[in-house]
Amino acid sequence: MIQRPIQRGLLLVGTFISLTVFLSCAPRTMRSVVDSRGFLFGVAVRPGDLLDPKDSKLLKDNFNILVAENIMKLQYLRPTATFWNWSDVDNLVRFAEENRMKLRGHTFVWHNQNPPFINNLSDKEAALKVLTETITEVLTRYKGKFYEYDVCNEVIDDNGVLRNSIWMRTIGPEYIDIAFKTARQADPSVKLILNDYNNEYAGTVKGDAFYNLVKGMVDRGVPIDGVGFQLHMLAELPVNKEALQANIKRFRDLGLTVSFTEVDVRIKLPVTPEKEAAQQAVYEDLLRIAREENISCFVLWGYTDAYSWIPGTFAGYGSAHPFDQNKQPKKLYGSLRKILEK
Ligand code: 9MR
Repeated sequence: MIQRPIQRGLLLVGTFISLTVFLSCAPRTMRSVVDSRGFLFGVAVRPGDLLDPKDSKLLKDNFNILVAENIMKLQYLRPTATFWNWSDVDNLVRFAEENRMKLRGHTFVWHNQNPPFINNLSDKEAALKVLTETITEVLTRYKGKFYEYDVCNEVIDDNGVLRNSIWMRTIGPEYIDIAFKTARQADPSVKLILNDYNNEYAGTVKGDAFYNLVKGMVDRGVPIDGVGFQLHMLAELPVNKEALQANIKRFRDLGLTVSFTEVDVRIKLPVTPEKEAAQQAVYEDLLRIAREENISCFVLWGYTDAYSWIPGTFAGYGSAHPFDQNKQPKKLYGSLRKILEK
């Protein structure tokens, strides 16, 4: 049957209305919420997360920035002086590009997860060569691909002094400045970050030592763009909001950004509703402060208890992430979403 113009017009209007109703009723993903807020909300991933259809969908539906939990550490990326293990990183970079996600790089200079050829370094010249070569090689290959990079990680120990790492022993304290300068030269577009744990509060031994180190770098003209607070927290310890905000402010005053880079909140087992409520309060305080202070990004160190690093490191602790063992969202997830929707 030939439709008259008026019938065709009505059909078009009808289709338009149904489509609009359908789209407005379709549940918004967390991803669309954070995108619309211009907020970078991310997670640490393993290679398998990108390959498994369910896991990768969960990532795409929730996050707009990713970091490799392990594969960019030198133990994996450069296991020998001559072998580079690029394929997993290439896959991560491709996945992020295909899904319009940003990437954090983690990490070049650390005391942990180094290959034997680095742990066995004893000569300053040789160590300098490995350090500068590694940074240049990686940032040349992935030029323009990373939003931020943890150039150095955990360089201060728990007593607030420079850690006695392989880099410190072979090169001396100037290894930090050298690493940042090398990174800037290799890729001027990536934000260069100094990352650490227990550095989030002003007025603590480690927090103040970290600040003084960074201030010294800024004063010397070292190309550092921001600092990372890892924020591996305990449900039983409420966030000291004043000390966290005072710390963020003093880094801002140096002209730097602040990123929350490895957020998780572990619970002393067994889990009880009270402990979960305390955990939720810690996550909520961190996320509220992150939004209020407009920090650079908020990255979870894992999304599900199924793949968590916590039980293997802290015996008797667990349930640290917003998705449970079956990758189902916990009540905590809903509460984070509410804060992000505001
Ligand atoms: O989550 C990572 C775990 O799988 C590794 O076994 C561990 C080795 O030290 O490193 C974990 O990630 C760490 C991160 O790279 C730096 N900050 C502390 C994280 C938790 O230990």
